[in-house]
Amino acid sequence: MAERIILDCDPGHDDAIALLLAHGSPAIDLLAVTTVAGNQTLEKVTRNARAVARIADITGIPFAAGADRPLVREVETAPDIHGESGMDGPELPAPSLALDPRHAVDLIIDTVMSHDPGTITLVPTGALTNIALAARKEPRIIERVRRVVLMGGGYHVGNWSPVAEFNIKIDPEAAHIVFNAGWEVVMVGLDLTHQALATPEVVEQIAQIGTGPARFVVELLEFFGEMYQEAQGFEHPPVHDPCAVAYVIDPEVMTTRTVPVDIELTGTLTLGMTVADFRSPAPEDCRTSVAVDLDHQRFWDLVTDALVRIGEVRP
Ligand SMILES: [Ca+2]
Repeated sequence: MAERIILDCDPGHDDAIALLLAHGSPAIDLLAVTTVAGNQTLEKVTRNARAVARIADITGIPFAAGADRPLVREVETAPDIHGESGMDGPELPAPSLALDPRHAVDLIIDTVMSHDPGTITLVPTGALTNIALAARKEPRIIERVRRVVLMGGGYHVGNWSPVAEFNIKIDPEAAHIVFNAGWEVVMVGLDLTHQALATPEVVEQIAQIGTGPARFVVELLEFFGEMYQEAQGFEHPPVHDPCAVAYVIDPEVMTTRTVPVDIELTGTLTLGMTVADFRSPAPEDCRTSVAVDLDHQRFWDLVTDALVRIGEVRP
């Protein structure tokens, strides 16, 4: 049976690809899409999510906007990577899908509480603000959710500071709540996603599909690649967010290791660091794990397969 997920995102070039992967994969039953401020303002990322819905003809599932700022801190966005729109590069169609009137936090809670326990996986690919608020507002979701598979953090590397990754760094208090809630958390962090490089061979593989959504992904990757080269010196861009979705589709696409992980909230140089303890075997009750090694071709084949399945949709 397909795994039911809620995708909580801030599109975002790589969020858009994560959404397409979730929509196109037969192994995923996408129940809801929620947005959170991050790569750009809430208004922009929500518009972008709805533009992707139009490009891939995603209908019949609710999209809801969530938190427009982190729990404690001021909004930080990433125009140096994602541009002024949050998804610069391709031309974006005007959204046609109507937003769900609920706040994302309420949509997450309603969805989890109305399904059988242990059947829903949360897949956050942005700041963890909505997920933390949902856990605080309705703590019963913590036992009810099957697990949280998130893109964020990094046990040996950062990108928004020497040791902190963007999604965690911009709302570390929310991350602290999510990592300490007691549910299973799989952290698909930079250690893993920096292996998910969109090489020229990957871009060509996607271009060969020849459909509208595939062309959209190629245009996203071209812009994303240029920005990553300028801002962070990457030869090819790391495509973070679909890695979390890929893990849900096919856990064999990466290796993971069970280790305790906690979030640094008070370090003057290390705020937002995901501190992972590799020193000894994890305690039996440890419910956090980190992604380690990616099967690069297998990952991109999942993305390609999903795009092929989405097919040619109306512009
Ligand atoms: Ca994201």
